[in-house]
Amino acid sequence: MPAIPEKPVLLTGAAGNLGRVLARELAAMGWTLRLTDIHSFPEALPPRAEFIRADLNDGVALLRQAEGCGAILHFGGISVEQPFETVFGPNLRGLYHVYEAARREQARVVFASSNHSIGFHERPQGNEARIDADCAFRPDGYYGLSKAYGELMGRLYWDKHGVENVNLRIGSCLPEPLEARMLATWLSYADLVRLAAAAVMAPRTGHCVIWACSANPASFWGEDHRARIGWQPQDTAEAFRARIAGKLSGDPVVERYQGGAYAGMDYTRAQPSPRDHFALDEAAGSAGS
Ligand code: NAI
Ligand code: 15L
Repeated sequence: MPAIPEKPVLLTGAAGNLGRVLARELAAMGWTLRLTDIHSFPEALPPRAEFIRADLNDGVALLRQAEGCGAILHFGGISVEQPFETVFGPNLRGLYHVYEAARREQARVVFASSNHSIGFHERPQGNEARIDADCAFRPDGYYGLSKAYGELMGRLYWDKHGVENVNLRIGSCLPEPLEARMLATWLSYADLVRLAAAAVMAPRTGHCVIWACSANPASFWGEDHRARIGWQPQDTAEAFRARIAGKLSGDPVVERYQGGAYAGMDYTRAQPSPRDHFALDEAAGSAGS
């Protein structure tokens, strides 16, 4: 029998793709959930769950939703690359509202961050080293930048206010991997649910960052803080290799960077940078720039 949190858990973005999976599966584990989204919940409400329709831009609404909650699973907001002004409200201001609510309740935040916060790291070739979770942020657009901001907000609220937070740097979470890049980035729904549950139930987390992908041998990613929450993925994208290994974009920028198509969007650099441009940046004294 899986453990059940002592207090209700608030889930933002509950009407979204991952929110609906989490709402259904965590409720089935016996959790009491408070669900919220700017859109209506499109399915029958799971047992013990209540749904409140609200905008993340509304800080007072968030304070009310979080009352009495022990954790906030923050999965709401803009989930793909969009113009800065579109991303700003839900992902920057909204994230601040989530953290202020967590601070008042002394609740833990589990934040759906993204690989796009580091998407301009090059993909490792062969036996090249995998990047660890403490690597430099290299966002590949305004969306990825908002996720880097979200992780840093967690750093601030832990250091200054003792608000615990677990930042899930999610790769590609969908029922099945769809293209070659996802041999590295895919996260199964079942691994996501186990990850979210472990992040809420762990006795202590502090501020931590976890590469949220399944047990993919082709993963781009190395060390992280998963031992703190006792999570290990159980699925793997390898099972789909034959179907997707040949599915490449044909765009050298997209294929070179971890963020894939997001790195290639609106890419206006006149000359593609040399393959080792990160090392060159560091040698020039602009570490991580
Ligand atoms: P989604 O777009 O299906 O769900 C996001 C939900 O947030 C939507 O239901 C939307 O209505 C809600 N939302 C948007 N603006 C809002 C606002 N102003 N106020 C309240 N709610 C608002 O996205 P998905 O795929 O479910 O992703 C969930 C989270 O996980 C997102 O934060 C996304 O960035 C993150 N993520 C997802 C990945 C994936 O592969 N699905 C990969 C990496 C990160
Ligand atoms: C994300 O952050 C997006 O939310 C999702 O739609 C996918 O594009 C995913 O990253 C990915 O990188 O595959």
